[in-house]
Amino acid sequence: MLRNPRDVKDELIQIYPKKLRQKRSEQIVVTEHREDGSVPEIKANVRSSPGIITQRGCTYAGCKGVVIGPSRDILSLVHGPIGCSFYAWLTRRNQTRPESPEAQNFINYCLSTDMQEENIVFGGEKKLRVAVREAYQLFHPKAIAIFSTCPVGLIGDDVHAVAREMKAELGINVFGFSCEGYRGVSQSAGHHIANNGLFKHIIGLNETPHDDKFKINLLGEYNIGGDGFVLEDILSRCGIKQISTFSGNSTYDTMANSHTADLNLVMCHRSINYVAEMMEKRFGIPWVKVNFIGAESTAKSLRRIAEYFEDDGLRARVEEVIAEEMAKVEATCARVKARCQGKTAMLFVGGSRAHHYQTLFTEIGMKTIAAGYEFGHRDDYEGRKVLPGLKVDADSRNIEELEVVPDPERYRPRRTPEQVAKLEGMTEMEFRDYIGMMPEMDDDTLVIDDLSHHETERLLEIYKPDIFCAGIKEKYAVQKMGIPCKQLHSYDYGGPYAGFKGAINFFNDIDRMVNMKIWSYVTPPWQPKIQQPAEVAAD
Ligand code: CFM
Repeated sequence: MLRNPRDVKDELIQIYPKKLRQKRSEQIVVTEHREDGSVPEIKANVRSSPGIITQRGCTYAGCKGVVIGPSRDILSLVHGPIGCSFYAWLTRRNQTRPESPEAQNFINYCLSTDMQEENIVFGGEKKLRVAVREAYQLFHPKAIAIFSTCPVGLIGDDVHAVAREMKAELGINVFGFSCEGYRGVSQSAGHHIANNGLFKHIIGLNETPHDDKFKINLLGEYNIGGDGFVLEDILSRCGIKQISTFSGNSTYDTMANSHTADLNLVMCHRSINYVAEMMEKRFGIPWVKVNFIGAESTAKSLRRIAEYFEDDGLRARVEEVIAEEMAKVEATCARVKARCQGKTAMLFVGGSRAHHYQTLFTEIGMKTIAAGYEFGHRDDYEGRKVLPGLKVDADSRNIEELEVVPDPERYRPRRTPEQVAKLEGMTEMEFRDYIGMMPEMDDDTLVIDDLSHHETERLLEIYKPDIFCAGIKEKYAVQKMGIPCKQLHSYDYGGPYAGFKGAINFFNDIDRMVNMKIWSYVTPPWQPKIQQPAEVAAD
């Protein structure tokens, strides 16, 4: 019998000083579905309290590492001390596949201005100019992106002025990001800054036409562990043309050409909803939320695309692909389910996976007993319907909101309001909507925003879940407590986990982890040590 989550919540926070206890009590909620359709309000996207040991990353990580980094032929240049670059160098498993061995691919490089004390005192713009020129001479990229780290904002280097100057001098696209680590409360601010940059400096610059019938962009898919490759394969087998992905396995040209698509699919809402919104306003491309994690969710998302295009041929092809793939998934699912049914999981990841991956656990009969985002906002937890009521605080005001108006020549609503109303009525297709994590969770489950290390340890002691999903920062602390930890950021060394093929991989990996005997040999700190023979002899 699981302990009452309300008592557990009190226990988690009782050690904190009063003010912190109050704050954390608003960031920890127990799920319930109320009669009016609402779920409890959670406090999210607020500053982490000092000393709490957060899982979060910084704004620069969200901009450079998450959103722009996966694009292979935009040359990323980090303006800052070398340490910031070190941690952006291939630490995220975003994969890419150039068209040919000669095609440009800068993913495995790490370029930095390597700021020194002298640059901090006298300014770093000169060094940045030299670095941009040198990078251009070495690689001849189509575009160079400059990322600001904390000291750049503190000393007031104007990366945007340098970018404009270099753009004129070199004749290529050069743009800067004011994504200093401290700009926001987490990497989420960096996503927004990156989205604004994509929109201002790239999207709409390539007019190459395509005569394909079903053209989409996939937003918020970063090809971690090859997820994007699996999805490209499924979509092309269905006959759907993927103009661009933001930004897994993408190129500068495809992103510049993305405004020619007729539908935007939003996979990770947190990191890229801004681009989806802005593209709809400027170009008239509607967006729908999809989820390609889990076989059922993948099938549902594909059917959603087919409905949008209202084409019988496409509907038939989608059904064929689903039938073919589902047969394979079901065999593994049944085998794994028999071994995993009733086991428990906890998921504390980023701003979207803690929701999406619950579907995969459900498919093999496992129960999610606690979940939370590192940096999700209230809409990621409660659904986009809470957006109008959200207050803009000092931290979010830091980030520019672009004024977007319809493009005088290129604005073309892809669907009339009547078509939209018809589509929304016929299927479960909601445009511009995301239901959020909590409405899809069972009642009486713990949802915790920005989980602290202390809370992690207590949760593990109290519930002893069969698996804990998080990242590298938590992994070994969790495993020392005798509980397997699956990294849901990098997938450890595994994956892909998206689509049908990904579901099979995930089921097999989870089966191995939760049923592995080795964990029963670890003595967790809360259990008395078993006396060793030598100690017995010494008595
Ligand atoms: Fe989106 Fe991501 Fe995520 Fe994210 Fe991330 Fe990531 Fe993530 Mo790590 S973009 S919010 S900032 S799905 S890097 S691929 S795994 S925290 S849950």
